[in-house]
Amino acid sequence: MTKTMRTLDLETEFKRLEDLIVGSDTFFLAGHLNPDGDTIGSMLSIASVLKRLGKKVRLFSQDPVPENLRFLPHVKSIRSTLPKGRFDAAILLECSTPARGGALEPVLKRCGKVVNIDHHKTSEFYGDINIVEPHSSSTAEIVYRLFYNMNVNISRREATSLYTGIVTDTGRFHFPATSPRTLEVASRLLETGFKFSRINDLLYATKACEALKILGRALESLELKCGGKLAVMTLKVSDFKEFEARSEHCENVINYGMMPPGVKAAVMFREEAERVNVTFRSRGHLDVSMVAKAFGGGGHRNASGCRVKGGLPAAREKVLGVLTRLLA
Ligand SMILES: [Mn+2]
Repeated sequence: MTKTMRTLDLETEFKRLEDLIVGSDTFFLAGHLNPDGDTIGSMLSIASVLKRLGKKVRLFSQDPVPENLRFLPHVKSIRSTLPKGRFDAAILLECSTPARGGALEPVLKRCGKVVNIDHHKTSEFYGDINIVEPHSSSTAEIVYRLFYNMNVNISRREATSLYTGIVTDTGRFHFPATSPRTLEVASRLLETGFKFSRINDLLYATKACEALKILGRALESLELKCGGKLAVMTLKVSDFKEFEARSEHCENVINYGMMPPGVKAAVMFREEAERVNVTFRSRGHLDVSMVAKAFGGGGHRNASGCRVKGGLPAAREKVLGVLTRLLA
């Protein structure tokens, strides 16, 4: 009941956050574990605006910033150690619960107020202020709205960070959450004159050689099963050895499995020392989180994963059995 009322009262929450920002001097900013472009971009742009307003800001991410985002302005100000001392306010980005940010509790206890900014449906209203907007494409889009309400002129660097948040969370303006508003915000950001093409180049046309080689091997392994409805890819320990590649080099490779016309689900098996890492993708109502759960994993309806103990052939057989039944 309270939750619904608070959702309807988004404008009031924005106003309360503005007042909190004006009335506070010290801020603690944190995002979620395994941070992505939206978390990092939103955090950096808020930090930059707060600093321009004369505030003191500490940025925290328990996990390291991914390599492909290290070009973002002031990214080095994000620390992986918790700060000491008290803060007037904590702003948590994209954390459905404070625990999503890692071991934040010791610092949150030393913060006067906690602000929750998120666009996930599952976000719990744990903050003193909750700006939760599930219809927003990204947290960066919400942050843009905050700056707009505050009459902040966004700098080129801030635009770079916000754009990175929006473009990565929408899969390059591709996912269903991309709205006319999303494109309008992107357009306003582009008006600042930030290096749009260069940023896209860094995000989407830059890839480590190891990652390209591993992608090639994964594509070679592609098989279609279940009458073309299921795409299967397999990577062996020996492939990684051959190219001196690491697990991070095969991120997003699974998405290629969804490309052949008619494919409803894709699975990728990645052999590890004593187990097999399995990733799933699907479209529409087909729920691959159920398959992951059956093997002790989890995730979302259209993107999930699990780890299966034992060797590659046995793991493949077990998982493909469950998938085949799902697709039947
Ligand atoms: Mn996001």
